[in-house]
Amino acid sequence: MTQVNTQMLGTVRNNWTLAEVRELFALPFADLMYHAQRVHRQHFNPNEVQVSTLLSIKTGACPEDCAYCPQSIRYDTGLEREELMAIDEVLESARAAKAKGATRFCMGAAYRSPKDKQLKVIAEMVRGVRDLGMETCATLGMLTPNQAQTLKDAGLDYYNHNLDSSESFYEKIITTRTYQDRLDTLQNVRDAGINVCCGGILGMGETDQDRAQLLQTLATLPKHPESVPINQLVHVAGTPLKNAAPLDPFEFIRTIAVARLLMPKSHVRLSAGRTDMSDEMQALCFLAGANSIFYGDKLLTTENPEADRDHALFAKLGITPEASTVVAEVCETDHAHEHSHVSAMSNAVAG
Ligand code: SAM
Ligand code: DTB
Ligand code: SF4
Repeated sequence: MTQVNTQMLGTVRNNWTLAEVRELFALPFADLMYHAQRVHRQHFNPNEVQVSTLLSIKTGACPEDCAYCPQSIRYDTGLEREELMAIDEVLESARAAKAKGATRFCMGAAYRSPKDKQLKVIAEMVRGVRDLGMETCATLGMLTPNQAQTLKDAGLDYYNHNLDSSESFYEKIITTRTYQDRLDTLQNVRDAGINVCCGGILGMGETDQDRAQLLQTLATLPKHPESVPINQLVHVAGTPLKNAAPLDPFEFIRTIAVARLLMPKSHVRLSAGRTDMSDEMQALCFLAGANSIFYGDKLLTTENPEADRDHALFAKLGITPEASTVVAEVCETDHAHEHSHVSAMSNAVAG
């Protein structure tokens, strides 16, 4: 150890150097896992995992050229294009997700940036989902300060906007908008008082250095994102990254552990790619400090593990879903929500 004082790990810092981040990555696996688990336990119940469900509210025909994405209009991925869903349909889907145990509902749209007219409709969706007693999240592309404020006023809890990779590797993956565009949207979201959900994708052909730089950028934002999704690339036929070489699973787990150490109070989400992971690999990710997942058999357009598989995994590991703060607020005023989704997932796990 030359740079990092391991005794100090667990304290929130925003001045991590790249050398420190690289040093954490280079720790022997057992030491890295030990520190990650130790720090995780300082801030979280290690047996609880936050559970979100995703819905694609507007699918395909996106003008951007993100090389990993099945929804870009530039790649023939065989995806059926779908217009913005009706508010009722979205609320129906949120009710179903809640009944199955999700505490957060995340609405994703394949936009470069939403038009104000579209945003008005989405704000109504957010209102409706919040009224169900769920936490709300949206990922709609770039936002102006006013748009972020409109979503905040509608009750949006989280906005997902990923940096995806290091600044230098990003340019090889996306040419239609810059890293700075992404940082600007994150700032607009932060300024509006919405929680930030920001992470990246691993396994796109990036180097160790790129992964370290991505985490360093996230951990040196003025405030750490409250939620940090770590996606494993889903290889989609028709996209330029279809044949990207798979990442060594231990590199993926290390990245989760380093994210846990750099952003000790953030939820780290084991996001896309779980369908291709064994139960043992997912368990190591939880030990490394991941404490959030997407739950439900679909991500946006690709597969996610079946709910039954996740129930079985949670039961085997003794994991229970984390209660949502929004639900607590709503329950105080509305006893109809007493039999919440948390107990639905807990029952499912117990059963
Ligand atoms: N269009 C908006 C945007 O790009 O911000 C919102 C939706 S976009 C699909 C949300 C995120 O999904 C992307 O930033 C990317 O990190 C992730 N994603 C998309 N395709 C993926 C894939 N094939 N594998 C893993 N993650 C993926
Ligand atoms: C995130 O980081 N991962 C989610 C969510 N944010 C929106 C999306 C994963 C998408 C995987 C490809 C698909 O299903 O289309
Ligand atoms: Fe469009 Fe988002 Fe896909 Fe990029 S990641 S092509 S912006 S939907």
